[in-house]
Amino acid sequence: MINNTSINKDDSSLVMAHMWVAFVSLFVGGLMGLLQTLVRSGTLTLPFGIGYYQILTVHGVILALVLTTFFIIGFQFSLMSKTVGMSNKQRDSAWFGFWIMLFGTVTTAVTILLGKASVLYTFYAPLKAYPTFYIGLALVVVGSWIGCFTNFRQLYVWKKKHKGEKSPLLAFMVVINMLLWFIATLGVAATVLIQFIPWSLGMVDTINVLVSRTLFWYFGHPLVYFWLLPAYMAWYAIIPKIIGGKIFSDSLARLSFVLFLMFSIPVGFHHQLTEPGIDPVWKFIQVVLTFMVIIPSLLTAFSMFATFEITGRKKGYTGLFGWIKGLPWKDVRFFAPMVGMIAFIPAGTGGIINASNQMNQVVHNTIWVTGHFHLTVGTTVILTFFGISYWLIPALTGRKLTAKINTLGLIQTIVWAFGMSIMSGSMHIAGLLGAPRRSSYSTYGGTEQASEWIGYQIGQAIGGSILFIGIILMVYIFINMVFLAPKGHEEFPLAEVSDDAEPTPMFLENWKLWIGITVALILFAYTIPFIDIIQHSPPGSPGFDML
Ligand code: HAS
Ligand code: CU
Repeated sequence: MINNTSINKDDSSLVMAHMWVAFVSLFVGGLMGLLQTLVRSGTLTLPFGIGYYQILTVHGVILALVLTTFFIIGFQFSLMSKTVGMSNKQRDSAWFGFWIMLFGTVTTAVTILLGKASVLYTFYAPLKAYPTFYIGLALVVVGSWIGCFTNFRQLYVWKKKHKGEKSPLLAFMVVINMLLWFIATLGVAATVLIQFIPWSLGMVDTINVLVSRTLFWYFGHPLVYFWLLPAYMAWYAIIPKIIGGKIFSDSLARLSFVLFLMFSIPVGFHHQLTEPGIDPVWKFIQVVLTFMVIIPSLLTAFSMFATFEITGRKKGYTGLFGWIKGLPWKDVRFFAPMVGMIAFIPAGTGGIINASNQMNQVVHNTIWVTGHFHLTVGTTVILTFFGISYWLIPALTGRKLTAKINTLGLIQTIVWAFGMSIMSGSMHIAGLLGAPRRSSYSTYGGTEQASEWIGYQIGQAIGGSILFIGIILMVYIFINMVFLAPKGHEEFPLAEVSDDAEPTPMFLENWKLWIGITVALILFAYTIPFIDIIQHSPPGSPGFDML
């Protein structure tokens, strides 16, 4: 039986610590985003010698790497605590991981703020940062591994006590996401420890650029699913409860997570399609695998539509689309993630365009790609995270989500969707017109082509300013839910599986099989091209500082 009471006090403090870092990051990172769009449109010149690439690096690292990782790990601890429980020892190790991640974050952030690491969040070689940038990032990864192993241990202990039972759905999902994260971060850990740190310390003079980028994207693609899967956890197993329905199918949800584990890693080359030095045959193979990883998202879309329709019909709404009216549009816990889902339709379509080899030649390195990821992670994922916060934070702080904050949340969601449509829409169009990404304001010598972009750059600044209002609203909502809202009880909405669903087959819990296939696919997709890259590399490159 599912229990919807709040989680215990000690676990709440642990989760809240993660939430604090996430929301402070939202504010700092969002402010940098605003400054960027203003610089890019020629509206603002940065004072005090602050560089455009410096703020761009803060923005990317703080939002894409810090906010996400802390929110996700915190949220996942709350799910594990609810479903399989957390012992004192496990909580201690979770705290230990948290402090290491925080220390790493501060180390990296200070390095960037001092202007010693304006290398963007992808830290592409041969751009070179001061060593503490990489050391800090490595610590964040190590801290997150402690989180991984704590979660693995939590499920293991539960399974030992519940022999023969299938693991709770959300615990299963968390463990898949952490397995994905662990296997993926091995790549970034390898390049940081073996290549970047010795190089930035001056122990070696050069770096093998292609090897570093390949190891980065081995990590960088699954990274985006590490962001997406917690949103999917909420869509599959929490939203049904909020809308007064049940989970459409436990097996389908698990299957889609297993497919993500298998197919999200051996696809990194779709970020390197224009990179010389990788055999086109292997690029083709990884593009095919990329199309495989679209399937679990389509399964998810199907499952969500089914949940919405069945729930609506049970409430008595008829007609082909009558069920849409049956959804609780005025409940922000539903509305925010729902807007995220709707955004994922164009966002995912853009992803499919990116992954198509020929079309990638058009969009790669243009601001179209920036538009793509502001829709995916910057809308779908973050709006779902906001949607989670509306019940999770009050449940943790023992307060109520008041009607006023609910309404403010609805406004926040609309502001966000509106601002993002303008900003991301302009980015997509400007990208198709050839406008580059990762560049500060330039008139490109007054060329005709560049003059076509300027209107869209102003569009980005307008969208970005609206988004910043959205950030201020969200930060206020957070503060309200932590300090100001009246004391009370907010439920932890875990959904139950529909009675009509078939029982979940036990083979879905065959961890050895899934991990085995995952490793086999990675070895298949990467071994030969990687040997090739190493054998045929040009001489290593010296470092370039972006100051
Ligand atoms: Fe991507 C670049 C391909 C998904 C994030 N992506 C990026 C970068 C980021 C990113 C950050 O192949 C830039 C990295 C950098 O700095 O260079 N992406 C894909 C593909 C997918 C995809 C095929 N991306 C994501 C997600 C992200 C993300 C998710 C973050 C969370 N992406 C690429 C490629 C590049 C790339 C290339 C490199 C481009 C280049 O050249 O540099 C797929 O996973 C997408 C599948 C999704 C769908 C949508 C399913 C729809 C659903 C919603 C249903 C709605 C409902 C509501 C139920 C097919 C599930 C309906 C209700 C009503 C009432 C209507
Ligand atoms: Cu990717």
